Amino acid sequence: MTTALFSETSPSLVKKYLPQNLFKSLEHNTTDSGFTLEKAIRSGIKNPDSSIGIYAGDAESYQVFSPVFDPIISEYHGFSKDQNHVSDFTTTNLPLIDPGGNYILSTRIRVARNLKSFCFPAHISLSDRKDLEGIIINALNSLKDDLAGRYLSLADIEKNEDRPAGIETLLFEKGDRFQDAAGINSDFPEGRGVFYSSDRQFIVWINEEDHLRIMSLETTSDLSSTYSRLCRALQTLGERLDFAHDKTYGYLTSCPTNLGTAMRAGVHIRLEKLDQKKEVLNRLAKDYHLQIRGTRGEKTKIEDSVFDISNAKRLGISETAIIRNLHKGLSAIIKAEKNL
Ligand code: ADP
Ligand code: CIR
Repeated sequence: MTTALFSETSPSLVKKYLPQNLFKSLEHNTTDSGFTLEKAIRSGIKNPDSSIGIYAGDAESYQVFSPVFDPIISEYHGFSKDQNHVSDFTTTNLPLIDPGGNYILSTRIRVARNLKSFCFPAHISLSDRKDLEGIIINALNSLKDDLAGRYLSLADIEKNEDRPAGIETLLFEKGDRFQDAAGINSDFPEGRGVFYSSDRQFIVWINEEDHLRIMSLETTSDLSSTYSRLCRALQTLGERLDFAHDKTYGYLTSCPTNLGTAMRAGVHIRLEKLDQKKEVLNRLAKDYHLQIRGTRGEKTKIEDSVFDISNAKRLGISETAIIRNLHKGLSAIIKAEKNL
């Protein structure tokens, strides 16, 4: 290559940490499944406005391309390789953050998981994706009681073969242009679908950005019960599925921003006063290590003063510590909103 890899104005971490000479030295390396650096950075090249710009195609990508992944992970998570990432799924008994239900509309906690023995969504073949779908459905069918549920394939829903009332809110759509350039949308919607419990408080997306996105969702501010539902599901699924995991980087995910706990715990919260004082809200978010996203997910806008506020850090912190920190941060934010 003679021209620059990335647009000169790109703010992405991949541009920062992948100079031409490093690209040259890794260009011919491949993982056992044939994933290359060129494929890993396609999203960052095609989308100069990427914040990260790189995706893993399999668990081994994090080793084979470590000279570029390591500094990106270190900067994004504030984590160095000599630290330990230790999981802790101890359930909590925290008081309700918003007992009157005046601010918090819903609480959602999700984790991402991938299976060790399959390529990640950017690099998986159609037939492997379908095999994987079957393996995951089998494991989900072993869930009992309130976690028991049914699976809907996105392909069937698209053909209008099976469309239960209100199902739209549980589904996922084709990935955005960042995921598209990475190859994550290949053959969409084949091999993808949604599992949901009858109370719709436990949901699993299959073959979206990761093999599994496992989530617990309540229209309350009860962080502890939302978390405990997720922990129960993870206990059973972890006994049946062999998740890709690394002792330094925790659970391995397509996007390096999700490594570690792979957990995003957050709320949809209406903050009419703080919406007018964004600098106060941003300060509080920074102090409590929280991230603010738009109402309909990452890279969307705030609608009707409803913010999605969740943990910013996922690696080098335990699952239970994320829940406790979020509880503290949200309590401070609600206090500030009340005082305005
Ligand atoms: P992810 O959380 O999987 O990283 P997104 O930010 O795109 O990705 O969010 C996925 C979906 O979950 C979006 O449709 C978003 O509106 C929804 N969502 C996120 N947080 C909540 C919440 N607290 N309550 C209800 N829905 C939520
Ligand atoms: C970017 O680099 O901006 C996109 N690839 C998104 C990065 C955030 N990660 C994510 O949504 N999983």
